[in-house]
Amino acid sequence: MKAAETIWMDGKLVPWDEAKVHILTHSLHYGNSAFEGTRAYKGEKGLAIFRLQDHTKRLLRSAKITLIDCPYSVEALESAQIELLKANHFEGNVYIRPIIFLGYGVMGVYHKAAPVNVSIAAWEWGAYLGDEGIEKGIRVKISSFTRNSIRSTMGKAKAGANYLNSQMAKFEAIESGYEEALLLDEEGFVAEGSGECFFIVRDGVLISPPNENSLESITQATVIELAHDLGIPVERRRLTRDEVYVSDEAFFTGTAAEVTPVREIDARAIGNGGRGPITQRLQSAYFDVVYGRNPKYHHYLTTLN
Ligand code: PPE
Repeated sequence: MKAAETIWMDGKLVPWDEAKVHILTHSLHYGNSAFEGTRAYKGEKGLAIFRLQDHTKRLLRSAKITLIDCPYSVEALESAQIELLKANHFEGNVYIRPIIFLGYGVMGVYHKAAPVNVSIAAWEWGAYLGDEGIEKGIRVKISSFTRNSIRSTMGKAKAGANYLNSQMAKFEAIESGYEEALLLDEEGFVAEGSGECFFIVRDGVLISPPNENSLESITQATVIELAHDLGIPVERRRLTRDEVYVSDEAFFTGTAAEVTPVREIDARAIGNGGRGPITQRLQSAYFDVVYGRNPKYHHYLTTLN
């Protein structure tokens, strides 16, 4: 991670190295926090934040789900993110990480009296699964971890605690020589990656599982919109691992991962073993949108002026 100049903390810009919290910060111990990941791309009009409103709305919805009362409105948080990007002098694309968390002052699981803090950091961050991954595709392992159960966790919230599941799955996948994990749900159907939603292409049809067992992904929704534009039929239905093994193409979507092709799953080559043609079309359509090259989607971009 490349350090930037300042971080927004509870309304103030603080120097990067001084953006600190107390060791008894409630969220550090019990894991309840709501966070976002948003990207800003350097296009012709300078840095533009992709789907800022949607990400900020999801941030507040996540906090509501996990019973954290955020003291800032969606508008205030949007302005704060713009202010932060203006105050730092970024040269390339930026990843923005707002987090609403329970601060210092109360210990014990019951958190009603814990203070709520909000901070926003931003830094220059390249391809999440590597530049080569974006072009050639990555190798994926179906995880031995089941994706968090909807019986005991709330996957519509982008909540810190949910990511223990992702973290264990990701570590296992990498230790096993793969680049990413694909998690199945409790019934054995494909849920999502450790930090991405999942798509396959089969006989020209784009298929992605419904969001019952995955985050309501903004990138996934964008890719589906682009598929409609390109006349690619889309289905939302459950997928089993064997159907995935024999798919023609597969890819992950996420703010960080963007559109990353999957070239192999559990020792089975997917399609031609590289980036498939439909994946490539959707990937380049996605980059056109985020870099401001598709006028139809200019409304998704927030410039800093
Ligand atoms: N599922 C999970 C579990 C997830 O974390 C993400 C985003 C997605 C799906 C895709 O959501 P969206 O970004 O709205 O398309 N993961 C974020 C965190 C990655 C990290 O390592 O941190 C991200 O992509 O920013």
